[in-house]
Amino acid sequence: MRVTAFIILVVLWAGSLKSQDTLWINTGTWNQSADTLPALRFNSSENFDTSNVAIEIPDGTLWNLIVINLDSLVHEFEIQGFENFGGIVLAGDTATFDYPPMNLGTYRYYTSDERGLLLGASGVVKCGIETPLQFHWNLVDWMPSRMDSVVVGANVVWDEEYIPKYFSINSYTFPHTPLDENGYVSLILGDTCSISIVNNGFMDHVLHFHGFHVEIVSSTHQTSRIGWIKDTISILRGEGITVKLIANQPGIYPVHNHNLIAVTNSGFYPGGMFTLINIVQ
Ligand SMILES: [Cu+2]
Repeated sequence: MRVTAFIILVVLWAGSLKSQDTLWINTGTWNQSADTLPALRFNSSENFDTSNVAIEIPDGTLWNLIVINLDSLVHEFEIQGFENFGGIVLAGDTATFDYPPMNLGTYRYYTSDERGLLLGASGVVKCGIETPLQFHWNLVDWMPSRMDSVVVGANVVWDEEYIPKYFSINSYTFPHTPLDENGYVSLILGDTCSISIVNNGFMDHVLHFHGFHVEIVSSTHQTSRIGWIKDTISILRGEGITVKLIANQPGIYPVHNHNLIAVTNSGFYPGGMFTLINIVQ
């Protein structure tokens, strides 16, 4: 009995010191309109999924992460703002990265190599967020011609005009965004939730909430805005933001990118970064 209690205590103590997570870099395809796009994603197993998995870690404690690279090329794993702690993972290899304590908030994780950046291997880190109801939005804009270049090993022409064709939240584009269990905010009247938002694209994004003002709880790039309560928030390239939303009225409300091109799919409106918030009585 005493031995059992001791073992449980040791396990709890060890668990409070470190948490561990494993990410698999998988290859696959992502279908949008008439395009079948090459895709790289961080998933929670060796099975490819079109959405990158979110990493959940405690705040204020050391933690580490295992990355298994099932792609045929080397990748460099990074968390924005903690670039000294990331590093390369060779093709077919496994690497472990040790991270220092991080503050409560939302961060971007990504691959800093061209292939990983353009094919969508990037996601959301949720640090120390304890709201019972949590959602995340990984915002990405996509330019298929650049993706094709990197797949065939050609030079990506970074200084040509950037004209993305798709704009996604967790790899979903409207009208499919309500199918995303991590991104579709569905609540009961009176609930409070957090939404961890990361910009993994190549341009800044601005989101407009209809029906609600959200409170900015954390921001990696615009710390002066923490505490602001707004219906429109900007998420700069590479930024991670946590917002708190209180479901204070029933109904279905849109949330959409304020840039008209970003609410299209292949040029057709409505599409892209457009989702719904559904509050039931
Ligand atoms: Cu609006």
